[in-house]
Formats: sequence, structure tokens, C-alpha cells
Amino acid sequence: MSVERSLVLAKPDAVKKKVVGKIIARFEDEGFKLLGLKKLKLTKEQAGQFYIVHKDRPFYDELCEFMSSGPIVAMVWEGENAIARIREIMGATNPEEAAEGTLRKLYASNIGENAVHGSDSVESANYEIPFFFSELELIG
Ligand code: DAT
Ligand code: MG
Repeated sequence: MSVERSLVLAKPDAVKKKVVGKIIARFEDEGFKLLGLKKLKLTKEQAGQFYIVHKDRPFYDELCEFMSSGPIVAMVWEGENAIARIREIMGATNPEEAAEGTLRKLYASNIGENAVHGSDSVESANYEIPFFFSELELIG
């Protein structure tokens, strides 16, 4: 067990549906500590840089269009095993496969517009957190 940080995004669909508060409340209820929080709108180019690992996937263009289609809320959450636990709370990428009670089961529309992002490894978090936050903006 180790204390980890995860970069979480409430995606444009979650902001439009006004469920950002419910997403934040869920992570608070699960005992995580909120270190950073901001609302912003990515350009398509910035979305492409954030999701650069997927550049050769067939859904990359659609993903970048969607992620730049409206404002998002970026957060950093900290806690024991935060990366795996947050992935579990989010549920499967495709909401049709997501377990009952997970954020994607509750709030996602489809596999593309799936409400939340969470870092999938320490390596990903180390790329994703500085993408949105400087160390000075992360307050424990
Ligand atoms: P996750 O977000 O669960 O880590 P991923 O890293 O495989 O999933 O993909 C990143 C995002 O890309 C995902 O949240 C939504 C979109 N995506 C993935 N697979 C897709 C598909 N088959 N069709 C459309 N969008 C997809
Ligand atoms: Mg991923």
C-alpha cells in the first residue's frame, strides 16, 4: 500500500449534466483528499496532447473532439492506493459494462462520453498531473 495521486477529469458530458458535485462528493465520501481543482476548456490540440498515448487508435479524433467540446473540471485526489481505487469507483470504460454504483454506470452516456477520467498508473499520473497543475497548486 502506498499513498498515490490520481488526475481525475469530470469530462464535458459530466459538466453539461451538472453532476460534477456528485463526482466530487463521491471521492470525498471514499476518503480521498482533494489537492487541486480547476475548471477549464481544452483546445483540440491540448486534448490530443493529453491523450497522446491513444494517437494511433481509431477513436482518437472523436476523443479529442469530445474532450475539447466544452468545459471540464480537473482534480487531483490523494489517498492510499488512489489510482486503482479511483479506477474501480469510476467503473469500466463502456458504461454498459460498468458495475452498479460506479460513476460511469451512474453518469456516462456511452463509451466515448463516459463522464470521468482517472489516471491508470503512477506513470500516467506523473504525466497527467503536471499537464494541469503546478506543484504549487497542489495543497494537502
Ligand atoms: P479509460 O478512460 O477507461 O482509461 P481508455 O484509456 O482505453 O479508457 O480510453 C480513453 C478514452 O477514449 C475513454 O475514456 C473513452 C474513449 N474511448 C475508448 N475506447 C473507445 C471506443 N471504442 N470508442 C470511442 N471512444 C473510446
Ligand atoms: Mg485510459
